[in-house]
Amino acid sequence: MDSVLGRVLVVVPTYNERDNLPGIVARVRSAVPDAHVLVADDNSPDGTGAVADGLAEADDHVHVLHRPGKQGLGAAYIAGFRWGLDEGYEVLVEMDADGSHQPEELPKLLQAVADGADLAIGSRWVPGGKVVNWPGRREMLSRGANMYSRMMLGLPVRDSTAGFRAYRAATLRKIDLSGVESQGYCFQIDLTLRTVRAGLRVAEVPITFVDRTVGVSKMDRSVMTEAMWRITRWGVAGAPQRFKRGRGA
Ligand SMILES: Nc1nc2c(ncn2[C@@H]2O[C@H](COP(=O)(O)OP(=O)(O)OP(=O)(O)O)[C@@H](O)[C@H]2O)c(=O)[nH]1
Ligand SMILES: [Mg+2]
Repeated sequence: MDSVLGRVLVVVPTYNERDNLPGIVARVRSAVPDAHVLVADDNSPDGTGAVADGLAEADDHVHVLHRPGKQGLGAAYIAGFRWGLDEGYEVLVEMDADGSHQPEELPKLLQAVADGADLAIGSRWVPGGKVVNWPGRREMLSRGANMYSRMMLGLPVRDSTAGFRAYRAATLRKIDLSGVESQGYCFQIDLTLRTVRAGLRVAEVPITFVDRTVGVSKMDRSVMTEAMWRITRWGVAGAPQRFKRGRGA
């Protein structure tokens, strides 16, 4: 598959994932042996950065980007994407370190890109998509955020908050990463919106999302508040454009 796609980089942001990281990297290496992995660590107090260095020393397909301190998931991904674009990777994958995204599903995601998607999203909310071990409250939150995004932004996507996805390098070059300020899961909605508004093709691939069993969640009220106000602002700003499009059709 790599020959069709070119070089693939799986970017894994980490903040205090020492116990999760070795297992997840090993699973990526065995699921997609040609792909490279970049761990983007924000100087985790638990020593995840040193664990990542150990993995990189033992394997030339593993790389580490050390960042000075916790600056949020979005900033870590953007730094990882820039590193990958500079190094000439042609597909850049987002994947969490906590086991929620199963590396064994990577080939399916990459296949969607090989089949023509500019962005392939591993989706929980399309037929065949599943969530395992999630408390009802988290499921409601995710469904609610997705419903609100579809309604406010007119996004033709079922799971725009999903963080397991594969971008063509050309997509990331086109969507102006320097203008992205969002963090938390709002970052995912932001990049989805930019991709759709750039007229690029988004495909959703059903995945099974497994709630983390080890380590601590970084999800909190501020992440939800950020998503609510940004979606509302984008929705209001984009409304006249959608109205015009609707009338003309
Ligand atoms: N580099 C970096 N990574 C982060 C930061 N915040 C979260 N992450 C990583 O991003 C991934 C997703 O974060 P999670 O804490 O799992 O967030 P979530 O999936 O919304 O919440 P839970 O699964 O419930 O914990 C994990 O690999 C985290 O370690 C950050 O500020 N910097
Ligand atoms: Mg998680």
